[in-house]
Amino acid sequence: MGTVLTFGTFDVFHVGHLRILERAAALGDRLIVGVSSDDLNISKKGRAPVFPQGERLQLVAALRCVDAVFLEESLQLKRHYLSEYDADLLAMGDDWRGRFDEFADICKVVYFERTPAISTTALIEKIRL
Ligand code: C2G
Repeated sequence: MGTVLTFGTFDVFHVGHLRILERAAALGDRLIVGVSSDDLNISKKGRAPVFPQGERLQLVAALRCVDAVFLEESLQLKRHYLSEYDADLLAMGDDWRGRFDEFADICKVVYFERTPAISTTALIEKIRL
């Protein structure tokens, strides 16, 4: 399927993150990941990520299934990123189901089931306790 693009914060990296990246990579020849910036995360979730963007970019880029990474600075730039990186397919977790259907005119859009029972928020809570 050529180039696959996916997006995410990937803060406090866990197996749910790994699984979606591996599934996305399996759908194409190369996987490019847009890692959400610290500012975007603050505007989306009302808190700064535990790991700063430079470290999150490094961690995701080091994975065997990932070919390239870039910083996602705005949710409004999806169409721009998809055409800049010449994406054939956009893959996202199903917490975003339907939200990116508008891009079906330029690439295929696929939603994966989230890995159950694990999330960055739950991990932060667990560590806190
Ligand atoms: N994910 C998953 N299973 C989990 C947790 C997360 O499959 N248990 C997936 C999400 O569905 C998402 C990806 O892992 O596709 C990254 O998750 P987050 O870091 O929480 O990403 P998010 O903050 O939702 O950012 O432009 C879109 C945003 O940047 C997505």
